[in-house]
Amino acid sequence: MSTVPTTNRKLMDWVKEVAKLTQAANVYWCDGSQAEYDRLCQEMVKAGTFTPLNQKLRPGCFLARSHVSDVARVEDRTYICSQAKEDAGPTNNWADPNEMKTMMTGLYSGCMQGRTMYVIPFSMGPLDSPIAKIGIELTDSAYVVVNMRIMTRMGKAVLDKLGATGSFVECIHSVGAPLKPGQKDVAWPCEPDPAKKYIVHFPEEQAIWSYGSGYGGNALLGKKCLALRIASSIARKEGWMAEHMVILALTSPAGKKHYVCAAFPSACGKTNLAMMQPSLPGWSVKCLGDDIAWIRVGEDGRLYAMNPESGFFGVAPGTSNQSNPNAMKTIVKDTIFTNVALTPEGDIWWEDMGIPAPAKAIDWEGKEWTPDCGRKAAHANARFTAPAAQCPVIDEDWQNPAGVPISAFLFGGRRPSTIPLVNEAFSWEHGVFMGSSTGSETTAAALGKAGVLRRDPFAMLPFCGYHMGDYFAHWLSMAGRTDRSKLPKVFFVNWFRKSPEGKWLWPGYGDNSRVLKWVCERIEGTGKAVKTAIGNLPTADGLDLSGLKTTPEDMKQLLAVDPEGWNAEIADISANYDKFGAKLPAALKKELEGLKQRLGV
Ligand code: OXD
Ligand code: MN
Repeated sequence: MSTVPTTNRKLMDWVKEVAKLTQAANVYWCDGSQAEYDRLCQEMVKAGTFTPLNQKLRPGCFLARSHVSDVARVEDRTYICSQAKEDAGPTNNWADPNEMKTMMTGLYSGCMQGRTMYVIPFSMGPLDSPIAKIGIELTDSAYVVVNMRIMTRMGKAVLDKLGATGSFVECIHSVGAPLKPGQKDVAWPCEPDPAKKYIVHFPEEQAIWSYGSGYGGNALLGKKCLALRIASSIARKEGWMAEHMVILALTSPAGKKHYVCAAFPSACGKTNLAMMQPSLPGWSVKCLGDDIAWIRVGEDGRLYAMNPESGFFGVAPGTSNQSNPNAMKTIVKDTIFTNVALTPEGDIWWEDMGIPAPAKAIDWEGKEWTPDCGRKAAHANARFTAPAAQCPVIDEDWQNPAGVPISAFLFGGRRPSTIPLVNEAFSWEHGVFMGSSTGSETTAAALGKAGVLRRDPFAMLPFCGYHMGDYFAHWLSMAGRTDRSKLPKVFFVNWFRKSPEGKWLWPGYGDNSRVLKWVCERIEGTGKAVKTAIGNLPTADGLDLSGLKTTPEDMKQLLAVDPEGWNAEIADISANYDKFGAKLPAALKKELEGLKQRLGV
């Protein structure tokens, strides 16, 4: 596009200013068209960034392999630069915004030499939604442009909505790899030194500056950066919530539909849950979103959730026809795969895909791979980027500008012991306590050691854009914004329990519909429950286990209250709460005390 397709003076000036600073060779305004997407994909094929897959097997699909240093979100390089350190809180990295800007202006200086700077106008939320937010991302990565076209509403229509005077979240992204004249580019340019990557948020200015990484959550700035970190801070001021949650619709055989939001830490099977194929006959699950929910009080006093994204950026390894048949159907075409293996037929493969490993393949690093070579073929955090509209179980209301009314919130994590299969909160405050004490074994979604218990309140630890203590208070305050009876019921679930011998106790996947059925019954007032010290648990005959092989002994363990385990749990929650000091709401201290008393510990 040669002419500037906007009359928004602020936008034009800012684009000029950043182009000058970064010394970009060209500025290109994205129109969001299919032709533009196709052209950029072809350019990336030529540059070696994209490998086209076999067009008969996977039409419109491409494979990208990242640099080995650039495979996950970099939480230790992620900053919340509020004016006051206290406002970022103990769970975020903080730096003085002015100092950070000075330092990063140095990094950005000349960083796009030899590259095109793409201007990506995008909307988080359907364009006709009154709560959608517009962002403009300036990036030197074509990979980011094509991914953003899938993950957000992107292009000309957004500029039209912005008009001459509209405001937007300023997002700057550079891979941090300028090209000298004549220098040959690499397939995945980035800053290989981890200490020089920065993912920085300025919540008061609603601006995002990212440098050095081309990978998903670090580079597609609409997602974690805008729709969670910046949005959570806006939401607190405006009285709504930006959450790391899936949105799904459950319909019973009698045709009763309930919408549920669920928060699980990264890589705990959110996408699998969001598109689940229930094993219980007559039940259906429809998907509205697999990662982020923006939630507000509707006119009728209920909480309404909307998915601000338009695509899925899902973890590939482990996705199979068993774990997520609907995701497998979603990615049959027009999907970008990152860091998966390439088969000799030109198709993709990853560990636990449910089909035998190919006799040989090219692994995610581009090396020859055989099943006995001792290395994984796909990176554990390999991803697919696919349009939500391709999901066979996408709900008819997924683009409803008003969102959908929520009947229940689920929290959960990977917890091999102590935490029962499902547990219903006694009250909103108890539910907030449950959310605040969410924890999970770490996975490959972020760099760091996998397999250790990490407290991840509301699954928002890496995504809350302000002080987590204030965030807890914000959740509690929702009870004052509506009639309590209109608030969703809160549940804690755990699909990941293991026996002392290390065997999975619960089959998970489609059988989680049995737990969801009980959740629906509790919402409707019919589910059978027993009141325990930790919450309301299903009675022995409360869950529909028809046709399931799980033994009564396993079920007993899954629904037991283990006082010793809870003793340790309470000590750990307490230690985590200590971090929040005076900002820990009294209501949560009271919940912790109440739990101790009920357990007699
Ligand atoms: C994600 C994450 O990519 O939570 O969704 O890490
Ligand atoms: Mn996520």
